[in-house]
Amino acid sequence: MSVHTAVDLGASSGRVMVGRAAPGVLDLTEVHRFPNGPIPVAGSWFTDAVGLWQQIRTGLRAVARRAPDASTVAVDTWGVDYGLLAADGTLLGTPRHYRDARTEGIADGVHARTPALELYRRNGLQHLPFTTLYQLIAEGRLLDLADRLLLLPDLFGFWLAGVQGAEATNASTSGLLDVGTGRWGDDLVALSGVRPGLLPAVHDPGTVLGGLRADVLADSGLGSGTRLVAVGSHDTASAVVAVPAEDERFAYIACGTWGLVGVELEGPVLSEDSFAANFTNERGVDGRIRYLRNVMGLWVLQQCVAEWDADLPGLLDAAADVPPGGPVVDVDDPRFLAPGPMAERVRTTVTESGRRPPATRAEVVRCVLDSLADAFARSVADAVRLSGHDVRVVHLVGGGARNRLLCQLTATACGLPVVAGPVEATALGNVLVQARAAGDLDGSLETLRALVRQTADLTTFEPQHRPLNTGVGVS
Ligand code: LFR
Repeated sequence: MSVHTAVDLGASSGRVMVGRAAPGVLDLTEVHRFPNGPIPVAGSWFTDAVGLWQQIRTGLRAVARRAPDASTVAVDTWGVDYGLLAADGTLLGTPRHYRDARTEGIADGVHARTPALELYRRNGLQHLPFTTLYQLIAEGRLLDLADRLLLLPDLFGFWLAGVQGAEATNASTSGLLDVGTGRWGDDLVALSGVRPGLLPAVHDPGTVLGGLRADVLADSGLGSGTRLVAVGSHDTASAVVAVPAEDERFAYIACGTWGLVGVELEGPVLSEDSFAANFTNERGVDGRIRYLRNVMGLWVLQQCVAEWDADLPGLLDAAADVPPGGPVVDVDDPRFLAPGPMAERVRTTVTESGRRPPATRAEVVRCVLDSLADAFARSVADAVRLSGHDVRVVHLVGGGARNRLLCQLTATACGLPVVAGPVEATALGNVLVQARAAGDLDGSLETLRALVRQTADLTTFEPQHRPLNTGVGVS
């Protein structure tokens, strides 16, 4: 059985994992973990791509020590962000982080030329101010120097294997992909102002991209037969692959720094109501549509914990003792997007709503979690209403699955059972698609999901009674 290396770069941490998958077997071992996050430089926010590359190198050496014959490698990262390359392949500048303020107001200018609903019908995306399309318009002079744009997983893929391409699930977060064809939309590319030749050809997950560069092999110690494979290189696409669903009647919450809430569909929903509710149609593995909304996720809580330099488990225990029925905020308020003093922003938002602001840290945490659970429940209800896709259970995967209080509050707010786990859904989805490409597994996503269900550690949270004056609930 082959050994697969998943390089999974998340918003707050990156990891290199080795895994194996075959009928009846699915295992995953972390060999290297490192912190990640937007880095402030003179008032702007950047991603340290070279620093991440250094961590990937360290991770690959650790893989080679355990499993020198590792047969395939694949990378997934968050969406939308990119690097620009010169004709000789040199990275031009440090990639900007999507939380940077440079995209403020850009979308309004674009929508004055192409109405937002028209754009929605072309690229299927919810409005997020930082979609690649808007970032490119904000990019300025560097674009004139660039010969190639690579989204982040494709950039690391280029550094690993020397091949340039655009993996489809992640390209679908750019706003430049035609929602109907899953390939670059000429009109969308023109709207972004970039030359068509800047973008490499799109390929689908499962494509074997080629062997690793000689310098990477020499540095890591990996065997010369190691191949780079395209998986759902958008982290959320890989996470959705590993949802341990029994049948298609499920909603998912991929809960990490973001909470990506939705259902899986065979085709996009491009109605005016869907547009108004800000639902996106991102591409999934095997051409599925990830019909979802971005909810702010654990970001607000992570920022509070970092600011307090506090211990999360202790805070969660204290938050569980705060009585229900406290204030909730709209976690999707744009004021929570940028890094900064989050607890203060939460208090101010509650005060503006006319309620008593949370006084203690435990109350702030409870307010954030109650607010998240309500936002999750609203999005599940909207996804069902707008797509007509029936849902019996909510699968909460990713780091948020460790947060029992959040899982319980979400089950109660949704009025549906929440199955929590696996925590490492993204890396598992990455490994599963590699294993399928390597021929160790075959079958549909349903077969891959059955394997996750068989092997993962899952906890079910049933809805509990809640006071009538709080939250929304899905009936
Ligand atoms: C989650 C995620 C979301 C995307 C956001 C920004 O990690 O990839 O799906 O909207 O990050 O790229």
